Amino acid sequence: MAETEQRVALVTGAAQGIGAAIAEELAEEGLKVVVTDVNGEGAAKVAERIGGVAKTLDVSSPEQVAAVVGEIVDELGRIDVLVNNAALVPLTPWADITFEEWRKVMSVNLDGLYLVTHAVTPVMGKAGYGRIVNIASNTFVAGTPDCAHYVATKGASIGLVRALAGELGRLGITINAVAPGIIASEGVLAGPHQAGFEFVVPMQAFDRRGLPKDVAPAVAFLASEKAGWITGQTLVVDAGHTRN
Ligand code: NAD
Ligand code: 4PL
Repeated sequence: MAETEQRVALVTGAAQGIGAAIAEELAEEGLKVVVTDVNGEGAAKVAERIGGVAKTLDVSSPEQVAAVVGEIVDELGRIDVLVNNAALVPLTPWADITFEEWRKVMSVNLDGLYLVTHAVTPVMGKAGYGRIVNIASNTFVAGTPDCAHYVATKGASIGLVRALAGELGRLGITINAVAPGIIASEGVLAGPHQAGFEFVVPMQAFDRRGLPKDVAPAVAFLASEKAGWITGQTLVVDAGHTRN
């Protein structure tokens, strides 16, 4: 087994947006970053830019998750940090959410959380060390309309953090959530969510659009060795849009 002294981070959905910024931040801090995404080409570009390793990974596929986690262990020998970032970010009024769309959002945003976390925790448990950060959303605080399925999955990601902190703490693993407000990611800028800036920016403490790089440092802190006394928590990173 090839081993590295460098800490290794697995980031999901890291081909663009918040995930790519997190991957870049962790690489700047000296971690070997495994940049994963269902968009393998995009992941490869990010990995090349930051000096990481790219893997194609659809988080909703049990087979792909098992294969990729196995490859990382074989190739790098360790997984110190997991950032559960991959998600679908839809905008659909409740009346128009079909069961098919509901199930699709659940499969990526919720089943994906189960699959990747459940595959990685035995690796971290064996090492007696781990840092897990779930990317939630302040929509769970604000009750943002027209994305009920999405908000439900983000509440679940916070629920998972609270539920697992005790079980994983015994293994030396911390698990926390970062809940961003609206961020000008590629995904948001390409879709109907971009209209939200008009309403949200006036509620923020700072008068500009949030960027992926505004979120990444909070994730890097919770993923750091020094954050070892923090677990089961949610850090809202939204320029003060919501105050909990
Ligand atoms: P984005 O749409 O720009 O990027 C998401 C990435 O996830 C894409 O590269 C996409 O290919 C990938 N992805 C989609 N389905 C996948 C799957 N099944 N398996 C693996 N990868 C998959 O999104 P973003 O705005 O950067 O959001 C990233 C995270 O931040 C998400 O968890 C989102 O819920 C959260 N978030 C975003 C905002 C925002 O306003 N942008 C706010 C709060 C929270
Ligand atoms: C405030 O998580 O937190 C839009 C899109 N607006 O995905 C989000 C706000 C979006 C958000 C989010």
